Amino acid sequence: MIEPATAEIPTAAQTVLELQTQGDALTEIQNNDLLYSSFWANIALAGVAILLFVYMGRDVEDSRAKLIWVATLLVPLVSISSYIGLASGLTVGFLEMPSGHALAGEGQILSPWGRYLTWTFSTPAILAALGLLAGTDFTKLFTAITMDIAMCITGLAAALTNSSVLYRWLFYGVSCAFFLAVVYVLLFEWPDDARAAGTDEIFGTLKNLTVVLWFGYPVLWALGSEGLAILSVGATSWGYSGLDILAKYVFAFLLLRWVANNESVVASNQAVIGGGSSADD
Ligand code: RET
Repeated sequence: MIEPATAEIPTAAQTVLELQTQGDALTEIQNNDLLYSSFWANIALAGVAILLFVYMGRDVEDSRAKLIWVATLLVPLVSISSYIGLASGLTVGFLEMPSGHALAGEGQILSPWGRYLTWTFSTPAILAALGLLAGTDFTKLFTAITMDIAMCITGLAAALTNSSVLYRWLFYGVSCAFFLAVVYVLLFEWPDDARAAGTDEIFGTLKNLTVVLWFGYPVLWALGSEGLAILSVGATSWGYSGLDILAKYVFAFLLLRWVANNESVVASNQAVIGGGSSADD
């Protein structure tokens, strides 16, 4: 006779029962000042950035300039949602780390996995704004954005895998490979497009800011609680929040200020994406 599958389940069920609720997550987050302040600093900044960016874009009229503006505005909009998810405990879970991980056997480790999920929406918006600024073509924009989404999803997988430490790092490696594809487009494809579009100066500044800061994320993952655990959960979270502040708000502010002051340059761009008339498209 076939044994009912449930015979094996008690252990699994126990593990499931042990999983903490959102309320437990919220209590743990609130008890960790470093972590909680890192979330709230970003919620506050995202709120201010949304208002400021709406104001800065109030007179933009050209269709492509508006598209850049909307893509840029999406960055703090996604961010505020993302950080409310983290601060409330909705997108934070607890993970038992596998053997071989520095935090193995230390019980349930807090994992703010919502970060990686919401990067899937915010980073494509950043790349869309940059690609449009450079006046790139659809193929290159599609390449950068799809590689970027794959980077975020495999990064999420790396953070959530707890069957084996090796598989965590394998996902990390795959995510880094996708990241390098994004960096390639940023460093070797878009600068030429931006030169042709007459936006190379601001594009150069934003590209450098982006590439340097974005490299900080995988380094932080490797050193932080998800990776080698040299940094605490709170310190890792502040690291990401600090990088986010520069990579999102400073980036978006510089970009929007330039677009608002140089709308005609963006409008005269002959690139196929984001043009105002059907002849352009
Ligand atoms: C992870 C870990 C796996 C390897 C790599 C990563 C890269 C993440 C990056 C994130 C950028 C986020 C930004 C967010 C703004 O909202 C997922 C940390 C390569 C580059 C700019």
